[in-house]
Amino acid sequence: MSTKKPAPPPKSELAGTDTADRANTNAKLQSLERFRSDATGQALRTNQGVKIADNQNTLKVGARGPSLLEDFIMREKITHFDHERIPERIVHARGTGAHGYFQSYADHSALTKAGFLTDPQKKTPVFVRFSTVQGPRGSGDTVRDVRGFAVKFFTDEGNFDLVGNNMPVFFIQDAIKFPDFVHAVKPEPHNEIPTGGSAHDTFWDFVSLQPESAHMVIWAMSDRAIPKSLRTMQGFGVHSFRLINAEGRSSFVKFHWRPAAGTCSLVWDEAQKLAGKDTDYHRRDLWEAIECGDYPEWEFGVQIIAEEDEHTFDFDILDPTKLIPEELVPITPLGKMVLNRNPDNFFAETEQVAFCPGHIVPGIDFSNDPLLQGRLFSYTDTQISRLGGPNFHELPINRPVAPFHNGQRDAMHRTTIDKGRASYEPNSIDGGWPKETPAAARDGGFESYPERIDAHKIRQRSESFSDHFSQARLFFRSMSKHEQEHIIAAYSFELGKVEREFIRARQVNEILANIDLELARRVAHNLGLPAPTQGTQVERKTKPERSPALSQVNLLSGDIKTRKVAILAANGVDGAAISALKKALEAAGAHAKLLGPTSAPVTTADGKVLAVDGSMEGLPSVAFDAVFVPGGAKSVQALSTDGVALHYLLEAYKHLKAIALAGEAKQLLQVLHLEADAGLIVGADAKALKAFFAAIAQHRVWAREAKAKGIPA
Ligand code: HDD
Repeated sequence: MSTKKPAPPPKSELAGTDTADRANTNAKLQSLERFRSDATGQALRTNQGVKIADNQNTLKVGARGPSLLEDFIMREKITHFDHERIPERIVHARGTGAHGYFQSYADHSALTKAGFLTDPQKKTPVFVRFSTVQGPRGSGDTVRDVRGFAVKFFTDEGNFDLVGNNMPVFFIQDAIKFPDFVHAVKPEPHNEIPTGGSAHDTFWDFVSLQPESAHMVIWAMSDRAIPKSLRTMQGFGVHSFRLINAEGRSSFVKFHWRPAAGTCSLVWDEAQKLAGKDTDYHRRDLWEAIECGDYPEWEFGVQIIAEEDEHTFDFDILDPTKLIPEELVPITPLGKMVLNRNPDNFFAETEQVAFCPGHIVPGIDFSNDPLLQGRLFSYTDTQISRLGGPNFHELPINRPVAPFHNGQRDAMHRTTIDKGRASYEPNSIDGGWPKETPAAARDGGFESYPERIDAHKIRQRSESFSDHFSQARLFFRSMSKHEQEHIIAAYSFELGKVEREFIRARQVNEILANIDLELARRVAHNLGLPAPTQGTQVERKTKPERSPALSQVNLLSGDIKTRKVAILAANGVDGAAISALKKALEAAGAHAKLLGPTSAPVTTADGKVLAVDGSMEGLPSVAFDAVFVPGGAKSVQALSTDGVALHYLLEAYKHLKAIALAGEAKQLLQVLHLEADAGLIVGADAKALKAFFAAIAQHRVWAREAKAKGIPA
């Protein structure tokens, strides 16, 4: 029996053993690896601190013998591994996070006493988690779904969590319906299909029976449900909240996040393809933007409704299926949020972060919105099973920067070693500490707004919550022509996947016909159903009839900052055209990637060797905002007989992206049977580049889509 240990694995170039080697290794790694391990230069040890000599072989009886239970090193490692997953979130399981800061523009103390909104010098750290709702942790980023937009403000007065979405309303009015809604939208229980989407019977069964969902469902069928990136989404607190100033005056507010990069979306075919070609599309984009210094930014603002104006609207401001049109109450900007640091560890930060709408600070208070009231219970409760006990506030990502002292002790996962004997209040053993802080004091304790309520204890929905269609109609009628077409197509696509015809018909006749008859007729036509001739309810007249602030056409940034352009090249390419484009893009804050037929370098017409960023197959057009083809007779000749390159351009064209064909690349028009348009530009002179950049800033060439479908733009 041989006791000889097999040869150790080859040492990597960087692995060192003696101290000098280690220092050298550290220096090399530091320069190479930003996300390097804290263990760099350290010995491999067990969790009990014992150095490990062999991490390759279980302790066995002989080289071929059975393994020994005695092997505490193997058992510790496998036991830990066996428990490495925690339950994923019931909803919003797939998410991605980033660190940053919030800074107030001014002292807003007339509105609120919350410190982070009254000191413009103060940078309050934040952690943001964006998410989809329906799919599991490993599902695609670009599915049609609502996006979560949850922000944890680590203020000096405690944590404030604003747990919102990228849509300003919600599917239901009362929290008691949330489990029903979630059961309906989740993959169906018998076969766990579909992953990540709502195009299935149980979802449409529920929403067609629950008219209060009509408004949110039309948002979910709009382009808002397929955002281009997390950086181009608006965020909304959804509910009405209260802000309270030092005098105790309360104002109702709706919270808003407006992205500096503008608000825009993918097109549906692109979203579907991306879900396969790059499941991580949104998280990768956010990650890369932060890594390269394109820090995403949002303006934080509020719509303010004075206490006495609570009842002046033709809807109830406590009803979470209603938004307040910006034309009625404009947004007052309060400050900005910048995301400038990626997490070090996905699990420890993004997965373990625990949000709760009940985490508020003095100066902010809840409204009586019955959906919000239920949420105040649900989030802490869910963390207790997801994070395994009541001490999740001690996890580093959840810990407030403000100190916390109270009599709460013990329980699972307690990491604080509490000292002292008095864990109750009042006490006289420890001088009475920790003590209450009167609300009236400077930096006073939290006090709820003393709202007067005089009513019966009942289970009842307020009559003021009963109009389910006016705002869905307002949304549809505020859309541009192409946005309306996308909504019609989305309803048709989703309902087309519903197997039961009576569910399709119910959605068309009892929901869509009450929103907009033309919408209902178009969808009915696409489903082969009889067109409804009237709704089941009388249309209410509400103001305004249109809200331009809801259309993404009006929400673009107007520039091309951070946009990504693919440059297609083969051997013989015009190198000067590439340099000129890159320079111009850089000046405009945009980026380019050079793509070749393979990942091998290409040689320019004047003999220079250019490294490429990837192959056209590896970085498909769906991952870019625009495509540029430089001249160079040989390069263009090669591309015009390369199926991948031709498909690249046709796909970008189909997805309505800006394309520029410079020099000899003009010939590709004939090869592809395309005509130049406002976004398909021929030439590379200053005028052509200007037109190309202008088309990128417009985000998509909508006229092209209208032309293809024969509809007026
Ligand atoms: Fe919720 C997670 C947003 C209604 C119960 N919700 C969750 C997250 C977001 C929202 C962004 C993910 C947070 C994160 O990134 O960890 N939820 C909303 C919005 C709602 C809403 C904007 C309506 C306006 N939610 C809502 C209701 C209930 C819940 C009515 C229950 C009564 N939500 C939960 C939850 C989750 C959650 C089950 C799952 C994981 C978690 O909380 O931490 O408790």
